[in-house]
Amino acid sequence: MINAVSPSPILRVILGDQLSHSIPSLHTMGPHDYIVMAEVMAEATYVPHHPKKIAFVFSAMRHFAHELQQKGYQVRYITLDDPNNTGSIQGEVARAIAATHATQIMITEPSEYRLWHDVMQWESLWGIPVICLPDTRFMASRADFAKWAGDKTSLRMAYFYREMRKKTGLLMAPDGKPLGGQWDFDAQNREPMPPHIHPPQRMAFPPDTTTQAVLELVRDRFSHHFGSLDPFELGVTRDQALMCLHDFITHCLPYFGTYQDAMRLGNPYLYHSLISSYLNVGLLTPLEVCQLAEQAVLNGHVPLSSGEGFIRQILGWREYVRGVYWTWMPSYGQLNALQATEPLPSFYWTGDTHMACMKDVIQQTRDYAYSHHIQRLMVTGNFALLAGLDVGAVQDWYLASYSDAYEWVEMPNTLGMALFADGGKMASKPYAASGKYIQKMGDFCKGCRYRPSELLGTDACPFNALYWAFISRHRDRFKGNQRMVYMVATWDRFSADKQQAILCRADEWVQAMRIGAL
Ligand code: FAD
Ligand code: DLZ
Ligand code: SF4
Repeated sequence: MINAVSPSPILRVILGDQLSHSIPSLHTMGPHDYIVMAEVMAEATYVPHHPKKIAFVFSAMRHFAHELQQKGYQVRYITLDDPNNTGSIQGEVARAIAATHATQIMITEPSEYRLWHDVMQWESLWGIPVICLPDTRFMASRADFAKWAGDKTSLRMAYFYREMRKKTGLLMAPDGKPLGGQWDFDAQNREPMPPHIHPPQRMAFPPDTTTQAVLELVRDRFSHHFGSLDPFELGVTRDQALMCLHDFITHCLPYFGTYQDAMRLGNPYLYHSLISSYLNVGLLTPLEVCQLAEQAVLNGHVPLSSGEGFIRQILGWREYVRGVYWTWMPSYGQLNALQATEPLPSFYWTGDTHMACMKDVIQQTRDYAYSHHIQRLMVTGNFALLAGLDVGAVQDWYLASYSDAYEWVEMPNTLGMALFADGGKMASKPYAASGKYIQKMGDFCKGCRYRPSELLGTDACPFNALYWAFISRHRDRFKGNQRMVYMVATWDRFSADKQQAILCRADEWVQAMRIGAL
């Protein structure tokens, strides 16, 4: 109420991943208030983000600012090439306070700890009230999650997911039981993709004049970052994001569950939704996505197994990793339970490796700023786990490489899931696998210099010996883990000679990796 009559303006800060008209910092907007948005070097370079990500965020910010202006709001929008740009969010808020004579700041809690920590200092820095509001776009607030987590030292997504189903009512029967009588239907999902299946063409948006200007700017300033800027085909407005969502629900969601773990050479998208970048900047909200998917199940367009599998990724995994991040930061970011310190090999930045699966996933990452979950987890992530690559360096790689990458979602997935660096706080076992898994779920091996069925020779798939060397290295940690007992027992049954030969071969792969010959 006070805002509507007060001549003292409130400065409403909107960050690059807060592009939702429903964002709490825009509630109670008064006629004297200002919105500040700023493109800044600090956010574009705290890791060297993929040029496609920077262009996506800047263009989506510019379009969103335009929509706010159309609504009649006063928007102070600072472009990256503004000669007075200070280069940081904090610097731009300070400049905006001086320019607008704001007497109060309102911001929705930043999604990343780094920036949230800065915001917590603002009140004492500038001596005016700073209201930091919970981000209501998530279906579980930070406080809700903390309450659910209590003082447990390890958490499991499956239990959290059940609570979220009950809380939201998504896919719940009137008697309070899960629709179809089960919480998940993964037994019916996760098939390899036969060659005769041809996933549909996906939507692509030609750059408009706003995006073209951003592309020029990004080409000029960030060409040295890993990743191709062109072609740029991402949507940059809510309308375009909604078109992608509807296209996915119509053409892909019916097959999502069946092929969600499948991989195919040269085809990054398959039946995945490609909405993570839109969700993460706020062009779509997670609840509306889940509700549309639920509707498609209820009206019979989508099998329950696929619809549930998809909703679980968003209502379950996405909310869960955010809760994990905020429950355990900042100490979580320092964990390295398996003491993995091997430097990241240069082929993560070039794709220059003989391993066909790694080459394809890294090249897709370079070209599209995208790869799907199993490619991230079971190809590049699995290799990093088995080879003991440095946890911080691997995290930086994922944070830099994808258009959907934000630390709150990237860190638990990389550190917790892919690298097991939290020692099992968020996943019950490491996602370690030999080349046989990659062979089963994809078609890379046919054209590979290595052979997935071989363990010891110079043509053997490197994942195989590295897998057993990993089990051997961490035998004592995993021998008591119910889900790893069988693998540890299998290693123990190998003869001493075989164990020795495997460890030698694994060591040779690591040496080859170090000199760029893998
Ligand atoms: P779909 O497969 O269509 O899934 C639908 C949606 O579910 C996604 O858009 C996403 O919002 C959500 N989702 C699915 N899996 C996860 C998950 N494990 N955690 C959180 N949300 C999930 N996702 C990011 O959004 N940003 C990241 O920086 C990121 N880094 C990752 C790093 C690693 C090592 C791994 C293994 C996974 C990472 N993920 C990340 C999760 C997942 O890979 C992506 O969300 C997904 O590939 C995005 O593609 P999509 O939109 O086509 O997803
Ligand atoms: C990802 C990103 C990039 C590349 N650039 C900006 C920017 O210039 N200005 C901005 O407000 N936000 C940007 N973002 C998103 C932020 O990094 C994101 O809002 C914070 O990390 C959240 O804590
Ligand atoms: Fe990857 Fe091994 Fe298959 Fe080659 S043989 S594509 S390295 S899994």
